[in-house]
Amino acid sequence: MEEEQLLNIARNTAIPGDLKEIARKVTGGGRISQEEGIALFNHGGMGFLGLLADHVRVKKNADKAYYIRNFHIEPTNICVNKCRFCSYSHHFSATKWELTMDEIIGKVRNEVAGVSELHITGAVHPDRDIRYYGDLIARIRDERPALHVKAYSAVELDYMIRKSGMTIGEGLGYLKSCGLGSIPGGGAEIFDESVRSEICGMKTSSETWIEIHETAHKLGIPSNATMLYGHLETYAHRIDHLERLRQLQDRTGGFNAFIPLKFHNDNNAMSAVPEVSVVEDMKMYAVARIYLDNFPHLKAYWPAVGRKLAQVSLSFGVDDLDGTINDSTRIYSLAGARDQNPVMTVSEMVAMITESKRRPVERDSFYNDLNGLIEEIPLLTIPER
Ligand code: V47
Ligand code: SF4
Repeated sequence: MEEEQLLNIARNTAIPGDLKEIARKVTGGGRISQEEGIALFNHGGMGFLGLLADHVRVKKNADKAYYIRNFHIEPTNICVNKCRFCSYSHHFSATKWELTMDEIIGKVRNEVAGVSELHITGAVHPDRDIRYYGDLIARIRDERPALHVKAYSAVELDYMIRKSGMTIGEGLGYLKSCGLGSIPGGGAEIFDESVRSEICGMKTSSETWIEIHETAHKLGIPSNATMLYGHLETYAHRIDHLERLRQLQDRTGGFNAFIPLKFHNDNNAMSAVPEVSVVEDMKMYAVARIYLDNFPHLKAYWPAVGRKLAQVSLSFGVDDLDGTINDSTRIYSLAGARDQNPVMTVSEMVAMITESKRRPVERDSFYNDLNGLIEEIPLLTIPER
């Protein structure tokens, strides 16, 4: 933060003294405590939080705002779990699907052109085991050797690994040998055990989610982390969640991005819970950026938050807008998110970013800058068959 802005904060009588102290700490490179994190949520105004989060963002990512050309495949919505916030699984959705391996490979062969990453996630199918999922990755990699496969949330991994009788390390090692490149952040919901048991009691425990990501990082598999916010949790629960992630990142350094996911209330067992305001969304991004001082990136997942708010979030600490996605995910359209049809062209993404006075950077899955290099990605052309 510019010294002048800091002085303005120091002089501003509307900003409580404890927040001024937090601003001094953050701009001095210090780490805030859980109490300070809760105070930011309780007392921080939009202007103050935006300024402070922006300071952290600039230090980490300068003027860059990242995006990736990606594509999602959701193999099934048939699920052994019954999370109460979920509108996607066959328990609540009017549709039920289960793609065969050949259908998935067909999608990869015919639809995935000009992208560098494939994101695979879905429900926890009762019958599919780790050999199935390993074969799937291996076949995808045979089809498209240059495609990075980011696959299976810790919830799917937990089930398939337990079903196989392997340890977490053995299971992840096996999937890595099949070509798994990284792990998406799904399933973290909220770590606090009492809220977790109310909203998704059957799901992978917080402890196991953390163990899976920690083991992955130790095996050289990077991952993301998510948090579902805006339901039954308190600010203290959100900060507890961020604290557990910050500690894990201190141990491994394996997380790329943190992705706050706003709870949407259409078509699920928690429809009576109102959705939180836009102010709350921006506060969530800003506090996450300030608290997670060891996470390189903060992502706004635009199909979940809507493209307009995703653009605004760039002023609240966000440096990553996920990707073009190509209409290939149903998780949020089924839960009532604003963007019912998630398609974004590269030029729309670039326009969104430049209008916000950021430099658009097309990235690969490891945040390497692909600007100007995209022609070198072999995926751009589909080979003749
Ligand atoms: O874990 C499900 C969330 C997640 C609802 O790693 C809901 O790059 C809001 O994790 N309202 C899966 N959220 C998606 C996910 C993800 C998405 C994009 C990028 C990445 C990444 C990861 O979706 C679930 C859950 O938290 N979710 N239902 C709902 N009604
Ligand atoms: Fe299944 Fe995931 Fe929905 Fe939970 S959130 S019911 S694990 S698909």
